[in-house]
Amino acid sequence: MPWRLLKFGLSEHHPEPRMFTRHDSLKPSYDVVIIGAGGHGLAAAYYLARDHGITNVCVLEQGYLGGGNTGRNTTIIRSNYLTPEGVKFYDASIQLWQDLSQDFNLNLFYSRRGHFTLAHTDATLRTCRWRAEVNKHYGIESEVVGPEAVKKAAPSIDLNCGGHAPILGALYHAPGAVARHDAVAWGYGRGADLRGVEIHQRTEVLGIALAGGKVTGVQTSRGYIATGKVLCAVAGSTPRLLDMVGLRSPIYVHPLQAMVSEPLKPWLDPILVSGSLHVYISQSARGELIMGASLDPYEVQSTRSTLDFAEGLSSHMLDLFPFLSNVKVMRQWAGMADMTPDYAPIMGKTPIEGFYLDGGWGTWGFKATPICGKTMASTVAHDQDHDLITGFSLARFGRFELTGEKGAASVGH
Ligand code: FAD
Ligand code: PYC
Repeated sequence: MPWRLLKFGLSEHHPEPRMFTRHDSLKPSYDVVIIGAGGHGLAAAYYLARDHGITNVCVLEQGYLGGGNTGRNTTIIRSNYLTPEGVKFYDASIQLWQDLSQDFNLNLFYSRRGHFTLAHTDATLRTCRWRAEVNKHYGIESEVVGPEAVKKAAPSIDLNCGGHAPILGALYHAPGAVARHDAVAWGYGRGADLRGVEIHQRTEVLGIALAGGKVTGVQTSRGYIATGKVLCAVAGSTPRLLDMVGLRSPIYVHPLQAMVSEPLKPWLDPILVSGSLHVYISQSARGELIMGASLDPYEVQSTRSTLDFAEGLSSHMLDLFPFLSNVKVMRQWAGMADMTPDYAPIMGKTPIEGFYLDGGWGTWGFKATPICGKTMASTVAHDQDHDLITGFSLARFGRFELTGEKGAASVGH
């Protein structure tokens, strides 16, 4: 081990300032308590402080910052959705992504790559056309292209897919991008911290106190906090938190797994998704191939990885890129996806006064992190749903008015 590193490790004087202030104790009360220090909770804290001047806020995290789905996702950013509500919302997020590295003074490695949804059947091609038309109507760059355009962007692809499922065309979405997910959490966390928000890691919320249908406080593993406003942004733990306030939602939790290969020289610029083969792939700035597939087919609260997944994903990946057969898989992991029946999120006010929900983000919420933070901060500050989220209310399920995004939710999850 180099001497300088050992000296640094043993010294109590670290020249680098810590990313966040460490707070040894909780205050007895806060104006707003945010549950979950994933990207969504931290972004909401950041915009509450920056845009609304509300800084007497704490973010409570049972584990470590960014350790949930924020640090486990495959970082795909796009706005080629199907419903007007979705397209407008994700496009507003893409606008925010453009300036985030400057806002944070932290490189998020935001990288515009272009995104292909491959069509292997006439039915998929039809959905691609549908998405392209809705997208174009809202000024989003999406178009249906032929197999030759796919080959041009990814020359090593086997358009015939080993004879199993020849590629007939694709939906091409030029704004498709990737970014470094954990830096997003750190950037929002540091920005909120600098503005006075307290971030408390290893602090689990165990209960929520209500009186007369209103939030009055939060019971944590480190004591009780009084507050009139709670924002719940806990992804796979949403049903558990909703139980604490006696609310029901149609959310069901399934594991979603992913894996990365050893680093390779850059060879794949765009992001490719195949619904029929149930796989997607992009190459990171480090050269690793980031690969994923569909949800695990069973409802369970678990982040274990399975051999089944690695085998299934690898075999379909080889249909697309046979030359990868000797490439090694380096890591595999899972997150808990909070799925909704219409593949759209659940956001906004709830029947409990002072209890705000940002959940149901399933397999699609990373790209929405900036706009979720911004719209939830506005909703909490004004106690009124932001215009961009009215299509995502919990109440829509009671009215049977679903916001159907299934045709655009990545790998046919
Ligand atoms: P999280 O980051 O999960 O944060 C919630 C936090 O709440 C966690 O840190 C958790 O510890 C904490 N918490 C839970 N319960 C409590 C409690 N009682 N007290 C205190 N804290 C608590 N989306 C995309 O847009 N593009 C993708 O390419 C993509 N790929 C994905 C790949 C995988 C493998 C997975 C799992 C997800 C993927 N997603 C993707 C979805 C995306 O990751 C999530 O929707 C998004 O990160 C959710 O962010 P969040 O901040 O709401 O949740
Ligand atoms: O939302 O684009 C997406 C996505 C891809 C993989 C998981 N989610």
